[in-house]
Amino acid sequence: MTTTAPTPPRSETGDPVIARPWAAGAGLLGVASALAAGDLVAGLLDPPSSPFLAVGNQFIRMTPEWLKQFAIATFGTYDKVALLGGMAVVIALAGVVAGLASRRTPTPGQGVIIAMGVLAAVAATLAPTFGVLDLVPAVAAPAVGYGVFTVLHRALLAWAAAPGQHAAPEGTGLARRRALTLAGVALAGTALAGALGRLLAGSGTDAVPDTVVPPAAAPPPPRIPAGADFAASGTPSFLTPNDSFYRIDTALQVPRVGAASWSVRIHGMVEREVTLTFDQLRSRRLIEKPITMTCVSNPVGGDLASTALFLGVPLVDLLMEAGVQPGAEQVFSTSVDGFTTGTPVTALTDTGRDAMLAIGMNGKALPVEHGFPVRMVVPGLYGYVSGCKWITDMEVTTWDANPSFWELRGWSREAPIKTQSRIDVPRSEATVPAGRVVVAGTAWAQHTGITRVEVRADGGRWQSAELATEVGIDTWRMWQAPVDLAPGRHQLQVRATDRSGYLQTAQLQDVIPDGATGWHTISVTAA
Ligand SMILES: Nc1nc2c(c(=O)[nH]1)N[C@H]1C(S)=C(S)[C@@H](COP(=O)(O)O)O[C@H]1N2
Ligand SMILES: [Mo]
Repeated sequence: MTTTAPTPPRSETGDPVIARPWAAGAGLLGVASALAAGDLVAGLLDPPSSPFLAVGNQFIRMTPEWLKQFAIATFGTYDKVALLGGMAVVIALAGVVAGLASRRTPTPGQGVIIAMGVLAAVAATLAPTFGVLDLVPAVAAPAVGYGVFTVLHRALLAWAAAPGQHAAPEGTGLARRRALTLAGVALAGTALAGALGRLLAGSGTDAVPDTVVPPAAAPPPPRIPAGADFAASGTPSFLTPNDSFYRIDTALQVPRVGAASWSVRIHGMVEREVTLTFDQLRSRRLIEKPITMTCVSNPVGGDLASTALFLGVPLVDLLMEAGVQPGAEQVFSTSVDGFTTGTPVTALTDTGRDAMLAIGMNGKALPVEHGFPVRMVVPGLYGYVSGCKWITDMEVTTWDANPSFWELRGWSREAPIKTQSRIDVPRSEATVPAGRVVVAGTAWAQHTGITRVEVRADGGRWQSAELATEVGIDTWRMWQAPVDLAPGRHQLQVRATDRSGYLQTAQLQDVIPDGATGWHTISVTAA
């Protein structure tokens, strides 16, 4: 006799036992149906309340600094994909193990599904944007998973226990058919619920960037001169296209805020509260200005810096209108996803700095990834203390009254961007033709300006580089210099001097607590 499908085995004691592949599959389907149900219910109520995302977001909030650094160093801006993928693998494994532990009784599998539900509920309540409604998906998910697993388990056990499974194919066949049908229905239902949840999460904004055309600024934007970059030598272009602008945030799923439902409230230590809708904001005095943003987590030589033409309402106008009270120190901004920044009031009311609530980026509405419909941009300060995306609340307050998101995690309260320079070409470890080599790169000292960049080979004499046309003090400045390299291995270094006369320090410092320092140093081979 030949065997076909896995035969339901029996234990020595005669108790029915579910075959391993089926037990594992039931566990997997149990957790998968729970996830899908959670996403579907969240999609119907409020997509960010997906239990899967809630757990991931809580994980991000609890991530110790070393692990965060490791994740950024290893996965770069794919850190979120890595986290979600890792979570999916862990959950799938938990499902398989739970299923395998449930070959006789469903208790272990049911326990794992309930435990996952508890985890999701705890994560939901710990979210800074928590509302009671967020518990609904966290409860629905384990309820569905529990039900699917229990029903499937019962059918599989009945198949295993079918009388005379070898002798009486009819009895076994019936139980088998029933188990297979149930598994198929559960699988299809899970896939459908998952797809529907995904669809719902992607829809539902009342106005998306494509439909919001930013109005023109009152004084037309400055023309970017042709000599503003050395792209022909290999530096980045002066303006960074929106889709290659670096992106850093804690949002596992990009918050989708409709322009029509958006508003910002300015309150706290002010003479009068100001609340603005998107239409009110865009009909005010607008300025447009090229600004280089930089992330504090950018290591020496890193690429977490980009430049765009930002269009927005000057914050000085809004804060003047609200009337900042004496004693106020920071503006504590909150994003729709609960992320917060603390920005010195002085940086926002400084008329020469052009800090703004931005609604446009490089001639288009803000992309969702960069804060649609409105974000804050402050020249000269690292993004984590100034660049609040999806901003919805601004409280004028004191520093001690309300520490912000990254300050609570050990980063500095105030963080002006440090003078830095970077070699873009040749690439580190590149092989270049021996002789005259053009070394080119980028330097920045936002709100001070770059006045000199020097390069040297092998610790030799510093040589001044040619600087690109200066666009403004709030943007990066490209540089290039011909360097003679004999055949062999060489070390190249760069350092910048800013308009205050400060020469960039050689002292190596890590990104935490307030930004990396040190000279970018690379090795190349001339051949
Ligand atoms: N809502 C929200 N805004 C945020 C962040 C965030 O995690 N959430 N990260 C900040 C950090 S650390 C930086 S460097 C900038 C990056 O802005 P970008 O992604 O548009 O380049 O956004 C800032 N604003
Ligand atoms: Mo950042």
